[in-house]
Amino acid sequence: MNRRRFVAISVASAGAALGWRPAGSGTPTPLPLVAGASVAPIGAVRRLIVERVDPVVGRCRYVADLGGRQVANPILVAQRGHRIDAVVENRLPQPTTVHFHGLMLSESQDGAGFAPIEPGASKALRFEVRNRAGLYWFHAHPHGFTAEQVHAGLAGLLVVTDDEDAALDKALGLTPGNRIALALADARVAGGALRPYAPSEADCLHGWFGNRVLANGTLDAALAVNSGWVRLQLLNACNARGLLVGFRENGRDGAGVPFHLLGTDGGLLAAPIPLEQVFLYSGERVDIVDVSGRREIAAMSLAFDARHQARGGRLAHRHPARERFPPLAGEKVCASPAVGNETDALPDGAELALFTLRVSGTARSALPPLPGRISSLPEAMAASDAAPRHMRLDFDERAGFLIDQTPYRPEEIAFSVGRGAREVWEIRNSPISMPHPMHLHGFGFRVLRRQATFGPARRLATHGSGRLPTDLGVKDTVVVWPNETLWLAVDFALPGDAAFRGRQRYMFHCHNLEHEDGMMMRNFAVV
Ligand SMILES: [Cu+2]
Repeated sequence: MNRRRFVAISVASAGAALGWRPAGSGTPTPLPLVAGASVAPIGAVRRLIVERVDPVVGRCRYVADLGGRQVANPILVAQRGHRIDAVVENRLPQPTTVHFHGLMLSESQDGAGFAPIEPGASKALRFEVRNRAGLYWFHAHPHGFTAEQVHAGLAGLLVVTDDEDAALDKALGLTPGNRIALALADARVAGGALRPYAPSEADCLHGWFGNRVLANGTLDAALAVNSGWVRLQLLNACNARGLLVGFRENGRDGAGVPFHLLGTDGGLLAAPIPLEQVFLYSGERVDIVDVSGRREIAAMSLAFDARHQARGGRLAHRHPARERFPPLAGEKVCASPAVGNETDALPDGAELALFTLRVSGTARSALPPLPGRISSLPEAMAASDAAPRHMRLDFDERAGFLIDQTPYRPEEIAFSVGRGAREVWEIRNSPISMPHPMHLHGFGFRVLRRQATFGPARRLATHGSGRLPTDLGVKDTVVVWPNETLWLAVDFALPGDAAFRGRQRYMFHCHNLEHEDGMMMRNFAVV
């Protein structure tokens, strides 16, 4: 059976089963095949249930109700232009929200913590996917509970496709199963069991680090692929850990396997970039492709110096809402110097196994060549002569991590941006800080320049203006290393339809989730 026929049949049968038809003029985009979870087209989702499944460890999950069929831990897929019209039901003992990380959405649909869904309550989820093809994700984002809920499993993938994306798959001759979307999250595992989320004061300062990695919720995930190109869309869903992704042939001590970077948070690069390792911090995504002419390939996070320069302080996690709702697993959060399961943690920058690719079939002698150009993405350009908007990331031993010397104030609007404005943001991190993956809600941005990058990122800054290969794509989350300054170009254009009328509030925050809950966040408005 040739591939085109296989894809057409599989999409048609999935569509028939779900009452779903591909939008657009005809050529159906192949659905990505993913380990450990089930794919659900967003147009078919009627309810998204948020529930706790285990009160001892505190594990939670999303369940997509497709109108007759329920899919636990769904991977949502959409073509650009598809809509979702569903209801979120919060069955947790805590407030929650569903933030669609990376999507351009109105304030009411962005799912930031402005309007949390109380326990037992529901909220309408109604929007159009306007973004380029890429790997996006949805996760809990209620103030003070984000780290605990995401760690508990409330993080799911959203794969968006479009014509350029489908053309790339076709050019690569991808076989079913060789396109994989994975959420990588670390956890503390002892005796084969997950430990509950119970961060000490030190964990809340540096972030919560585990000792093992779950790929789509599975420990030691082994993915069967066919020989030929393998396209991997990877999300760092760790609360705090930075990953330095690399590949090894035949296990972790084998020879390095080079790969190509195809895309970043907001979709495909203009052209593939050959690489041997790539940084992936909390909230970031990479789209990469590899030739699996080997039997087995181990995906690793390679050891690196994570530059936690901050010492000896504590973070003030004092959200009033935390007093009113119980923790998911009956554990205290940031409340004690030590809680007893730090011994099950490996520090940031430690080597960790991520997952394994097991290759079947004979190596094909003639692979299709990688296309030289894979998308129409233009080179990043500063589109304004206006002075940059400055932001400083600081560390204070009493107050913790701060943006512009200010901890998060839920009612505050730190600044306003004109609708349609094009701004340059200059973000400087303190030398006595640590890497902060900074996330902008609602808008993709481009990295224009980096200065004073040091440590392990510096040798990857090979692309002019101090930029790393991942800086060449559309980003919504970018790591700022200690002492480093970044210049970002952001276009604050908003769609004209009713959902976006009036003032729209968004957030800019650190995606180390312990820092986010520790108030390293600011609100801004587009007016
Ligand atoms: Cu941070």
